[in-house]
Amino acid sequence: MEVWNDRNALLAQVRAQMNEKRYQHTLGVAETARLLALQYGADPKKAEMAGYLHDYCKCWPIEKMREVLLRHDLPPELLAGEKELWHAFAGAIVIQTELGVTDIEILQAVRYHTTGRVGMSLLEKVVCVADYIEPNRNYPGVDTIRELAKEDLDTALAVALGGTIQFLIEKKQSVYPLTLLAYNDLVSRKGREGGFNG
Ligand code: DGI
Ligand code: FE
Ligand code: FE
Repeated sequence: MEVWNDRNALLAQVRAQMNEKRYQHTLGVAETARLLALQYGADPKKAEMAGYLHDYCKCWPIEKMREVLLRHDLPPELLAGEKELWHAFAGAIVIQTELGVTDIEILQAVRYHTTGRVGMSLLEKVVCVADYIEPNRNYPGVDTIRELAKEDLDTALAVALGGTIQFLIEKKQSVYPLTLLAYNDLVSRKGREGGFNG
């Protein structure tokens, strides 16, 4: 679809899905992802695009997201679980079906930007870390992750996911299995490389 090849049209489409705060976050993620891509050797154009699209469904009503998910073959634990995770999976579907995004790397970066997964691609890591550290983000520990991201993307991501897991446990919320697996995957890879000093 044309929207996909026209940056202004794409941004207008994205803007129409969300409130101003979420849109500013979206722009921050796109720019941060572009810079991380340049730093770590991912495709900066794809990183920027994935940034623009990553929270496409974040402000949609729950029922609208549920409809999208029900029409597709998704892990049953997703629909049964935490609704905060739905926007990532619904977003990947909607940008494909409604915006005509075909690039599988971008689609996967959107799909896994919240939970992470085992064996994340470089682009997936870039987008996930950008989501955690874009300039509008402000939560305890964000500056540590910003600093780590300058040195080592995997360490930054492991610490970021670890922080989310900790946060969820403190709030007595369930942790999506994939997030734990993603965390373990990063830490065990680091272990094999000779150390993880998050
Ligand atoms: O959409 P954003 O707010 O930009 O960020 P996000 O897509 O990373 O969503 C983060 C929210 O999802 C955060 O409030 C924590 C919540 N969440 C709930 N369960 C899980 C989870 N995040 C992860 N990574 N894993 C979970 O199991
Ligand atoms: Fe998100
Ligand atoms: Fe986000």
